[in-house]
Amino acid sequence: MDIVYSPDHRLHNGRFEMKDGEFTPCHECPDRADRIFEALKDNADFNFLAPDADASAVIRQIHSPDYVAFLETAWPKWMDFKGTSNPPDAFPLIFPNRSRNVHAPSSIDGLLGYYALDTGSPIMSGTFDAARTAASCALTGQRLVTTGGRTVFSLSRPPGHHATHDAYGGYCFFNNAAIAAQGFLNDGAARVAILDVDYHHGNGTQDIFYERSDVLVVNIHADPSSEYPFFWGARTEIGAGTGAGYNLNLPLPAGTDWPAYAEALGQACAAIRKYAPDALILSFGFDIFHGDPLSRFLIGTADFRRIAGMIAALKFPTLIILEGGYAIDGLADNVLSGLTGFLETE
Ligand code: SP5
Ligand code: ZN
Repeated sequence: MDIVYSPDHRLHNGRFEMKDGEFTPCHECPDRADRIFEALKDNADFNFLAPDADASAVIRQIHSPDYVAFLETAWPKWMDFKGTSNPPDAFPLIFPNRSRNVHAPSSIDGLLGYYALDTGSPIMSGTFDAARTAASCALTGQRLVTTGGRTVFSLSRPPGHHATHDAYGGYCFFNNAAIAAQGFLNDGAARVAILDVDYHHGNGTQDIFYERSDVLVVNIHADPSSEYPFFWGARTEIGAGTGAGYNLNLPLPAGTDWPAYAEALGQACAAIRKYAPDALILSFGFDIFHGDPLSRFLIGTADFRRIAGMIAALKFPTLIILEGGYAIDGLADNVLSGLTGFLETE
């Protein structure tokens, strides 16, 4: 299996996130991808490739020009604002919650709140380049799937599924899965399905395609009434306009174990089979693992292979993209288990 990977992910290396009222070390850290790379690099089942597509143009099909310009200039503006070449990571101060007459301000301390969803996603010097490279990994993977028809894994970080058309958050800046979906469409696909199995609802992916029928978005996730991202992910969100019926949310309660998960995954797979996409994108989050610091699901290492086996059995050309997964010591084993489920079905 081809794995698209760039060490440039390390350019995004936050010091702290604001979580549950405390500044804690970032869960979404370079060690995540480094440990997966180290564990798989000498395994003959995997072939590592550097990204050779530049996602810049497709990023602009998914994200607004002002948002892209904000991310590209945030760090120099922050250095200027702080009056030093070595400032702390950039965090928002104020959010324009449910207000009317909101306009982008000129100052970076205001812009951060204008474009941020949360306080968990610090911006630093390499954030833009790392996020663009993560998207380029996904786009390279998409082209390999389009031309080769086989399953490819994009070892992208930072992750993407919380990033909307014009907002960042949940450790996500560019929506790698949405960019890859647009890449499939650009290269001739008529219909693309995205299956998101991260513990957290993929609000960004849902939002980007909410009024479109050319991308089916299916999410299996922790019930947002009690879990991040809280405001999106209910069953009642089914899409709107042309997209009505093309968004499926399957929220699950705390304590969900493999049998209950398998039932929801079966429903998700049935919806995807019925849609008959030309390509499938799996937003593969490993934070459903029982040992994950953010998880209240009870999914074990061997279950990732079962999850992958059910998805691989659909037999659609598939691009797998890394989303979350923060149990650093178990992460590489969980990813290997998940990828093995695909290798067995190829
Ligand atoms: C890509 C991805 O997985 N992003 C997840 C972002 C979640 N950040 C907020 C975490 C808040 C956790 N509160 C947990 C309370 C249990 N101690
Ligand atoms: Zn997650």
